[in-house]
Amino acid sequence: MNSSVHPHAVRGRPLTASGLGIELPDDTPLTAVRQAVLDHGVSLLRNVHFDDHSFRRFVESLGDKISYTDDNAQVGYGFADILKLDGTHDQEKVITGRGSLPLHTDGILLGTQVDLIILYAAEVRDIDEDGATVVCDQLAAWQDMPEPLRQPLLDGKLEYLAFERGYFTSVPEGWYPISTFRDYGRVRSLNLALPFDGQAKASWDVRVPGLTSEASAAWFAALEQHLTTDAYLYSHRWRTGDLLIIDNQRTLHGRRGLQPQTCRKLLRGQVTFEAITSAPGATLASV
Ligand SMILES: O=C(O)CCC(=O)C(=O)O
Ligand SMILES: [Fe+2]
Repeated sequence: MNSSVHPHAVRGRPLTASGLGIELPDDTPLTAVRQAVLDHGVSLLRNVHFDDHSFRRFVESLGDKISYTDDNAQVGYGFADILKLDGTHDQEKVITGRGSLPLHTDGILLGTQVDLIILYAAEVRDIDEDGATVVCDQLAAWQDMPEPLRQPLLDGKLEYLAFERGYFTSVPEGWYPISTFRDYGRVRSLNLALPFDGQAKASWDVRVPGLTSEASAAWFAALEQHLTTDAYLYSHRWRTGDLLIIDNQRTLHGRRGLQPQTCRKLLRGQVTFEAITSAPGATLASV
């Protein structure tokens, strides 16, 4: 074993042991990044220079940019298309705040089809370990999932409650059921958001219908343990200029909390693919 090999992103190698993701060479043209994320599920390109305007243009080049206008104008604290994940100290804000986020797929609570999530580090200072974005190869994790863990997912629905009303403005007030799988024609995969741990201010909650809260919590803890197994997980520690694009249909993602004195300002865009685009290497969930 070569001890100089960095355990995470090494150019040309997968980002997870299960084979998901790729770090592209610095000179990769931005026009090649879309195909890379379709082929590999996640792509990382470093030392990219965007301002708000050029980032928006880039997002628009990848698919149909998701924009929360008209009926949804108030979704996500009133942002329209580019969300600023600025690590705000405002205690009321969870998603754009400083705490950890459990593994989830984007669009689940709002019922939006999100194919790609585009994250760009506009400004990162004083960070070494924390504030990582974590990405799980959910298709690999599903294939290896023990039967008892699968069962509540195979039952078809979990129940969710959205707390962060400033972000999730257009969803039901109480608990409501959401399907555990989704298939927008490209990839069939888990449609899932795990619960927040007891310490953190929660943006949402989730439970297994028909189970006691203890039994539900125990199942989620076991599920989280499986999904966060090293083999399926890539933790991205941010540096200014990093562009990380995630195929939301093949992965789940979350965030480790930010340390008090750190600065982490990301821009986030989301796109939907109108036409079905094949994702080579993506295997269908076997259900
Ligand atoms: O801040 C992050 O790393 C991820 C945020 C996130 O999951 C989201 O904006 O949907
Ligand atoms: Fe997210």
